[in-house]
Amino acid sequence: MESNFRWLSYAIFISLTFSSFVLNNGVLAESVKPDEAKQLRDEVRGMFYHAFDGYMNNAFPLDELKPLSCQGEDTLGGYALTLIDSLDTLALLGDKERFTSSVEWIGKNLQFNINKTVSVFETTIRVLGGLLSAHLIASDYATGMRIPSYENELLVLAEDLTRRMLPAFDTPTGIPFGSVNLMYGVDKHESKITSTAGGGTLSLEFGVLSRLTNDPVFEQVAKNAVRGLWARRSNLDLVGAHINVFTGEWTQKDAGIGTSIDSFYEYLLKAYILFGDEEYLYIFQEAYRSAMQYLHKDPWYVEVNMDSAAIVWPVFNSLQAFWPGLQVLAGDVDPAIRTHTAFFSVWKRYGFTPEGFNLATLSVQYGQKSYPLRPELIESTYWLYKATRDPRYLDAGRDFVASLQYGAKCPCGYCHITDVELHKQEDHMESFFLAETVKYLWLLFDLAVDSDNLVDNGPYKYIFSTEGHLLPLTPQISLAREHCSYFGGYCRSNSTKPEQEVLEEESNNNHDRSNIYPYHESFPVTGLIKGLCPGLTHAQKYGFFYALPEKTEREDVNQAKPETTSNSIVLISDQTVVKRPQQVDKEEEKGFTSQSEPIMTISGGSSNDQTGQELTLLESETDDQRLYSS
Ligand code: DMJ
Repeated sequence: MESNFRWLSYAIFISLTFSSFVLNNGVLAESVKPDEAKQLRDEVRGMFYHAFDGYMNNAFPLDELKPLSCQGEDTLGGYALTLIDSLDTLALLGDKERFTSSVEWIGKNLQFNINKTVSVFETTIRVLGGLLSAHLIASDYATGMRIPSYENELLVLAEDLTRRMLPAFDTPTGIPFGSVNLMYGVDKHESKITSTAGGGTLSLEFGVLSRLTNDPVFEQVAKNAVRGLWARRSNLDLVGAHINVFTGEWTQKDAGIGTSIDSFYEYLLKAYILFGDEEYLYIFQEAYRSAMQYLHKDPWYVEVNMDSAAIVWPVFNSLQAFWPGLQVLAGDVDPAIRTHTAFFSVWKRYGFTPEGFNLATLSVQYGQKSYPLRPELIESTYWLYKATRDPRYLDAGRDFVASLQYGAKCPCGYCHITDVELHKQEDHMESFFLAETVKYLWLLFDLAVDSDNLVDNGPYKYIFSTEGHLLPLTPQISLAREHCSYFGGYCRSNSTKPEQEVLEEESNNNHDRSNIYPYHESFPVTGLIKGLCPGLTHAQKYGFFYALPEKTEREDVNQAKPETTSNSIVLISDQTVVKRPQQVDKEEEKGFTSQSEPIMTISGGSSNDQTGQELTLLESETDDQRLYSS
């Protein structure tokens, strides 16, 4: 019976996936309309409760749910991780009752004086972030979710937890150890190697805690960690993936925007926006410019050696998919749109994004077949819809829902997919499914319905932490009120002109759209631009705007290749690809062949990387990409 149901579900899923290709092709079905958006929003709400109730009934107070067998497991510190990670989603959905009872339970029962060794990064983004965002909601009338009996219990817990992590920062570089024991500090056998994301993704949570407790130590150690990483950047302004926190030597020199590095970039920009600390902005500007120069192979991103910029890893990894969302926040919407289209084409091919998709073979990367319910592509979809209101992003949202409902839904929650080609389910549900994946999906459809939620129509502007937690720009936390503070829109490059001049130009019907996106212009202004952004799509808003420093000659040479409008530029793995030993075996084992042959045409493009090696660029379109974009 159960297996019949599974087969039926699978058949429906396949047919849905197929029909959604057609949907997006505009042949048979229509784009998502307001009524359907409302239905989808409600369906996503149902998804949240299927998983949340499944967790509460079967796993709580253990950390995470095993949704196939309907059991629980401790995966981080053994402190009701999924409940903490879900708190602000409950608030966002307006569920005062469950939000209140959950906050009260945590306030009464949680403690961190436990003999557990935990990841500094995961504990910060999931637990500390969850506690802080819930505290800021529960303690504030303006959110509409204030809990009358609440007496800062979560803030007290957050401070206690973070003090227990401070010993990890006692290193010569300021970059923290990857793990710390909450009772005894850092074990003498603890590994000295940590990831860039691990050391560089603490500034939001630690900074908020400092501003709420008036103790600067948290903000300082997190900033020192970022400085410690950035001081060791290469001459190309790239950072590697892993570093020794004692010697400061990079032990893994692959630079990229995905695995092991991703949220380092994210927190540079977001820390600036939330705290108004311009040091973060300057670092972000340099880091971003370099990423776009060396890692961006429009519309994809690759991993390169941080010193030479030689390509080492021509793979789309699913963690990269947050990048278009970050670009929206930075005001660089045009490349974000192209990259999202490319990444989404991978989702459409498999119904999920695999952890790795090889851009040379156009097939799932060996050993990286799973989809562990990650949010990144959905997060970027939300940001792009917010910025552009293009209905194609709602259509993408409908596809995400269909995939999750027919491929990942299991008896007590949502299951990881172990193999995106076979759609095999695994008995695990990461807490970020409720903190992020469902949250961004719900927000996407709510934007299309009435935007009447805390984030889009609340008392403050909010920054999302990398775990999707809501951090408000309140006066206590943020100095950014002095700046433009619109997130999710973009200014025209002429917004630097005096307002009067802009208005005059507009009244002369000068609506040249080539000026909207700043990145591709040679733009002579560095740093933050204060003032009005008259070109904003969404009226009455003031805009945060990010502009790059003037291009250097070196950049001009490298960027001289013609603007591409193709769906994908794929780097073919020839002599320029330096493979890791295990990768060589595995890829040769696979014959380096594509399972679904792409249609390829040689565009004749070639460009030089920093080592002077020739990179062969082939313009290609997979069938799916053509279906999606035509
Ligand atoms: C989450 O914990 C966070 O989004 C983190 O930045 C990356 N990994 C997961 C989601 O994929």
